[in-house]
Amino acid sequence: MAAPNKHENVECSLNTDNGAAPHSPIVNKPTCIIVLGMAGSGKTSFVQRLTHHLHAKKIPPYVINLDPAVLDVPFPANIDIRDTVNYKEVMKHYSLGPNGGIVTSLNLFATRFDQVMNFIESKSKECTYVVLDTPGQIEVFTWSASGTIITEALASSFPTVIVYVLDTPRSVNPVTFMSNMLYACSILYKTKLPFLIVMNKIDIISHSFAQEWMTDFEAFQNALEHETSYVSNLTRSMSLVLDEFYMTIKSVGVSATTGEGFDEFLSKIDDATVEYDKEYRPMYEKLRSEKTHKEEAEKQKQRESFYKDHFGGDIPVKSDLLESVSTRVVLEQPTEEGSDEEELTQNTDDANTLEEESFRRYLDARRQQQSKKVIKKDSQS
Ligand SMILES: Nc1nc2c(ncn2[C@@H]2O[C@H](COP(=O)(O)OP(=O)(O)O)[C@@H](O)[C@H]2O)c(=O)[nH]1
Ligand SMILES: [Mg+2]
Repeated sequence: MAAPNKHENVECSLNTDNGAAPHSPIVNKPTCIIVLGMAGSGKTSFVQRLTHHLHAKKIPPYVINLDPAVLDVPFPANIDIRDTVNYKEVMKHYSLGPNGGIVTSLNLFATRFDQVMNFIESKSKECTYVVLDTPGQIEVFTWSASGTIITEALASSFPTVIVYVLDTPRSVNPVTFMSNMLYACSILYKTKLPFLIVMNKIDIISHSFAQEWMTDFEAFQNALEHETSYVSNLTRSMSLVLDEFYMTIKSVGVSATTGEGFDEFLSKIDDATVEYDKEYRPMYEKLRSEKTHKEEAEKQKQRESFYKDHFGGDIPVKSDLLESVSTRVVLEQPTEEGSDEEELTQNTDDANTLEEESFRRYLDARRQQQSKKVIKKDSQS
């Protein structure tokens, strides 16, 4: 059942006189923070804590919940997907299982994302951060058309940062850690956006081991010593590949439960915003223009093949058309020198004659029809 519309229109104002974190350097553009991570890594708890933290700093964020299946949203969401799509109804209507229901709900929501963009745009001057919580299962967002549509829509208009939440206590095993990192790496290369790894739940275990593994190749290899499975061999080879990824990636340890690490998180988000403006925006704009060109070329190709199939020739280009028009004009010009007036009178006369002829033909046809009707009536009576 869709939740009541209780979260909408949460006041969103920016007060700069409170020693708050520095505003993102792109004037009048909020930074969009897309929160991704494995199910149970603590995305929703993280968004809840971040919202709380930002409210305390008097920089309330604009918060969007994109998880249609969540029972309770524990933060004040300005936009809640559950107000737009009823996940249970979608499951029933399309005879889907829970995962299909979530994917379809997100797809339906993505078709209205232009409205969400308008809402964000309208809050641009007041809000510094837009935070988006995503569905529990990461693949619903990262490997679906709707996830791509939403990410690209945001990234094409606002500085956008991907925040990957890592369940630190569950990553103490080097093989699990590696799988998580491979997933993070695939998202980074897919989205091509500034990326921040948030090592969550540091109230349970410190994230120092993970940061050491990311910076010290030997330390990670040593941790793998105890693993003898085939997967550990694969992990050993993969860690060489991930070395480059680790060099560029930023990470921060936080606890959504205690609030530890959130100031550092915000300062890294501001760095990522600058990074977006310097590196990613030009790249995104280039990619977008390339995409438009490609689509245009594809359309032209389709037009040409349609023309060939139906008319057996190439589409006349503008210059051809001009040529044919000018040829006609030349042919219609009087061979002998004559005034424009004469030409006009001649043309008008021709038109009148044609009109008379056509009217006469019409009258004949009508007469014939009438006489046929009369004959028919006579024969019936
Ligand atoms: N100890 C601890 N538990 C956390 C933390 N963050 C989340 N959790 C717990 O992890 C579980 C999953 O969290 P949730 O936010 O629902 O994860 P999501 O599926 O990624 O949205 C919940 O039981 C949370 O209470 C944290 O920082 N510390
Ligand atoms: Mg969640």
